[in-house]
Amino acid sequence: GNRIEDDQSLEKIKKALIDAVDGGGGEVKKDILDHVEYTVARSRFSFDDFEAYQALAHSVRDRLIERWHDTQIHFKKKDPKRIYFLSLEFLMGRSLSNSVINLGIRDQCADALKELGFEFEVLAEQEGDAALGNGGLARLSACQMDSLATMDYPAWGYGLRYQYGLFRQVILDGYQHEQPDYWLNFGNPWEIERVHVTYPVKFYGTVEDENFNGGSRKVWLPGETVEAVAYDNPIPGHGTRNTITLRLWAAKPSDQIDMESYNTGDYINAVVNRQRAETISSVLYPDDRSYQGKELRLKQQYFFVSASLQDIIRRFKDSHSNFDDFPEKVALQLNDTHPALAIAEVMRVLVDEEHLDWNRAWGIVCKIFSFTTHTVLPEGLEKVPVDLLESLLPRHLQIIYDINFDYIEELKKRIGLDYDRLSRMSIVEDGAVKSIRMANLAIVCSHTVNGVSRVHSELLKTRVFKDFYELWPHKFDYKTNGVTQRRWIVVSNPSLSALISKWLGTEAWIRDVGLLAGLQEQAANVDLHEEWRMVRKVNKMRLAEYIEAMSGIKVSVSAMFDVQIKRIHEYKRQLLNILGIIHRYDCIKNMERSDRTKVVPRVCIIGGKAAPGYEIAKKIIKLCNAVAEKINNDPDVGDLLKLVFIPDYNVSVAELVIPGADLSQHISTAGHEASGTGNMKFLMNGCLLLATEDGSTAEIIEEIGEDNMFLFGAKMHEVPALREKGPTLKVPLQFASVVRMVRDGYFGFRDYFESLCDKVEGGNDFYLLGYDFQSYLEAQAAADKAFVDQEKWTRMSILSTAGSGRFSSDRTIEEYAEKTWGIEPCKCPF
Ligand code: B1H
Repeated sequence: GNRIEDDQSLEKIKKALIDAVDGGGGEVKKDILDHVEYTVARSRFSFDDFEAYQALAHSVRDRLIERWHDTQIHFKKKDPKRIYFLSLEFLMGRSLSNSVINLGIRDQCADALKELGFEFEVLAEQEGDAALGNGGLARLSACQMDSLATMDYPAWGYGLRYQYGLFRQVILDGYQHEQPDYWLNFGNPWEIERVHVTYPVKFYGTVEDENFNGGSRKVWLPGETVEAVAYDNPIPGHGTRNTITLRLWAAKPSDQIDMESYNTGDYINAVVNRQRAETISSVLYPDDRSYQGKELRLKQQYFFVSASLQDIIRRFKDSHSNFDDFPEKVALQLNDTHPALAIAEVMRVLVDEEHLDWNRAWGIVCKIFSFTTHTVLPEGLEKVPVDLLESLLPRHLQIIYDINFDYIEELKKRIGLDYDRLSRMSIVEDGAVKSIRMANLAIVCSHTVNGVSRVHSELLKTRVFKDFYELWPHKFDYKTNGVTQRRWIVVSNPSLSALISKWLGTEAWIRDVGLLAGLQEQAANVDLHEEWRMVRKVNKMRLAEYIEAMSGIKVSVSAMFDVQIKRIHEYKRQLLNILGIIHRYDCIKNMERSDRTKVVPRVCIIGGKAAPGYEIAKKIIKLCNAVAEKINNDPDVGDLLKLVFIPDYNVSVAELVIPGADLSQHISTAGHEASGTGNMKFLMNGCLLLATEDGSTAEIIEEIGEDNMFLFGAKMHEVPALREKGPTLKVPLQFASVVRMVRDGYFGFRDYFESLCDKVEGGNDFYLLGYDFQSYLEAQAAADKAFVDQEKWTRMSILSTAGSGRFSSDRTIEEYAEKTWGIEPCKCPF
């Protein structure tokens, strides 16, 4: 008689149980102490901050695991169409604060810790960053995972578990040095090792013909096997029980014992060779936006693609027997071309292993892949040398050739025998080094090609992929990037977060960021202004303390904090920023004493890593430090101008710096930044933008209006003609004179900086620093002027936050879900 019949009452009971467990700091406190004793193995009467962090992390992890299990069971039961997000990079940063906030147990944890004599914020600082990615592309993946979880989509992220994340940047004498980031040193409570979820991944070998049903077919006889082991990272949604999986693969030696090498008696070498398998997932390539035809990189790509697809296909086969249903259950998202081998791999599995005929397999492939490109320049596109592919993955090369053959035949029917165009559009590039164009492969085989902002998409259609756009206009679309307000406001700027909730009278904006627009009507409210300025000041003080602790430089919080943080690249023009600072310094030096009172004090903050092999980028870092040395030690200038280079810029540094910035710079040469996402993070935090009309900035302008930011520089359509002019292009005198100061050794290191100066003078100024210098200085002057009028500045700041709603990754993900992936939410009951 007492059996519970319907799901609903079962769920109610479960919810009551969960509430009983989750409710009250007492339970958390007990869990922390238990973990101190049994997990960390310290006495519950004596443990330090790091041990307390570990114990807290494990207590949170337990709660994550419960939700994660329930979510996975729910997905399995409902069997919805799933989205698999394939990316070689995820820049997750820290997990503790984000997890407790998304789980809704932040206060409970803080209370429990207080009773134990610890402070939550201090413990949160103990955690190192998970930096399994380079820059914007990788952080975008992380933001999108947060949105996928929060919006209850049945999603999986797949990637590589690098043992060494992005290198740590150490500045010695102003020069960048790279140090390995062995981030797993102290264990990682945020992952779950799945020793039983493993797949063999094969490499090398030969392809043979085999008799089959009277005909013949290809069989790949691989030469090497490596084992992929799954590590699951639970990703909790906010305000939902849904907790999805980021599954990262680690390489381990295979257990398929190679009798041959053991029998030769060389036992030691056989074991050492086995161990070499692990190098596949050992290190992240640190080059943002450049590719090299390296074997290890190709191995990484295939390793993660093969393991992920075995996993995905196994999950499909658990409840389906007919591959024609595959496209109704599976969407595969390619994050740039890095996972594009997945296309050939799906063909190989369907044809060689599942024995579907080629056309049936091809029909399936054409329905499941979507591709997002983050590239602006044709030179930025990934190419794999055919020789390399042939030795590492001989069967995949054949498959790619076969896909290309059919496609080119089809193309000839469509466009005729235009050989120039045919060879441009071919997947195979003939030339000195014959190679596979991964982007062409991805475009041919995907149903949708997405750009990451509207202007980026225009560039794709008119330049980078023009031929393809003309052939398949329906394939091309864009989803403007977004960032998650959970991390970029709620986690990183708690005081602003509380202020927003107070003034909107609700916390609903945390899941529905469009509600931020409600701040617009209060933009002139004096009470809001006062509170807004208070919050901003507190954040600036926090940043000032960090700057002093890290560099010894004391900065005044009444100065304007002017920030540029991002990877160092010529096109992002950190050099323009530095030359502008030199100009400002020079102006102050040459000013009458009496005029100095009119100068708006500035703290210029620059941070970012240069790819280890990128010489010019490294020189830019050195120049920044040399200029800082000069300015900061000039008593004559004092608080009017400071320049700080923040070393080892990463996600957690960004979380500290962004809330404390008054002004931020996004100053790429127009037409070079596919989207940019830093601008969105600053915008949400009420920081004003000084920017060129590039990438996503064009769309920010539409939301907040050009009067609400400081725009400058050549427009995208003007850039090609300006470059044509080369040495005859007029550059302002001030530009020549600041470059001269660097050349003349005013900041030391004359010889070292010579090539840097050459890059922007005498017709070599590809990124148009000289041309844009005048309007850059004008935009800076406009920012100074606005800053003096604190009322105006505060209004602009409020309107920036209020207008940031469109730039949430929730919006981006919803667009992908509806328009590209065809998936629906699948909410796990509480
Ligand atoms: C972006 C990359 C990238 N574009 C290759 N391309 C890489 C390319 O390791 N690799 O081989 C790594 C990264 N990253 C960035 O993507 C764009 O420059 C930004 O404009 C954009 O906002 C971001 C996210 O779409």
